[in-house]
Amino acid sequence: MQSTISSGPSRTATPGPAEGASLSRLSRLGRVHFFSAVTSTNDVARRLSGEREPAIVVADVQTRGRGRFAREWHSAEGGLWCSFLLFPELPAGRLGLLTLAAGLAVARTLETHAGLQSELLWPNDVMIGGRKVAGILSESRGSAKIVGIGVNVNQPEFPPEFPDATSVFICTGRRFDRLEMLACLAEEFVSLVEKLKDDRILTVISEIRSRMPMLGKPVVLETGWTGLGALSLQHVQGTALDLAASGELLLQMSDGATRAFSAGKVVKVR
Ligand code: BT5
Repeated sequence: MQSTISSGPSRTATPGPAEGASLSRLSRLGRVHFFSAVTSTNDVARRLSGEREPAIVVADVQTRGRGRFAREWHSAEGGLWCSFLLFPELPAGRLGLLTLAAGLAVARTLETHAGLQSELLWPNDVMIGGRKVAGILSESRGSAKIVGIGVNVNQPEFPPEFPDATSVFICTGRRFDRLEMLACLAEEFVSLVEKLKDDRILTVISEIRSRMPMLGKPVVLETGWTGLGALSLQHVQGTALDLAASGELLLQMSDGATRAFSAGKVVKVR
């Protein structure tokens, strides 16, 4: 599907000193594309993938921000909406960890920047006090990996359709500089992805595990697939045993068997 960029790059003015510092931190990591509004930063990153260069796409607003299975991602002004275009050369068995590494990068950023403790709800949600502060949408195009990260930063409220959403502002009462937050998030994420390539992966997995309080608890997992144009959902109950080194969630089922899930969503932790 062709995406349209509804307006051009948003950063044309000369940056001030603080903005300049964040921009220079970011530009070390790849080409950075800023927009005031796009359909979805993942769409733009996908279109850039042919250039075969790492890039970061950021927008103030997304007019068709999306989650998994084409669900709507509410992307009003005030949030941090960005996509990382990467060519990570990871073994296939480690690609599933990109989403979790992105979640960990968000969690670390929220901690250092805003003093907030967050939890990872496997595989792609970052939660504070049971509410969703960030979500991740990872997609592939050949060897290009597109990791879209949405963080609710300065929004004071959400429409009633999103009762479980929260923002950094709602949690702290303070507004944050999104560009500075992006620079921190990007550095964390890129450094975690580097670690996925070698033995340091073990430290990354163990930090992800430590931020998954669901481990050891009974959970309900929603698994879904699209077929014949419709989304079918199934709910599976089990005890969340562990996170495998591939990023899969290991569930112990009621018959005692262990099953590994690579996709789905934990919808309930008891
Ligand atoms: C996600 O999907 O959580 C992935 C979100 C990824 C967003 C980023 S923003 C940059 C990049 N460009 C994009 O177009 N997307 C990525 P999923 O697990 O399917 O969750 C979607 C559900 O989260 C929706 O059905 C809503 O219930 C809820 N939701 C929507 N917008 C939200 C928001 N701003 N904050 C919290 N929850 C939200």
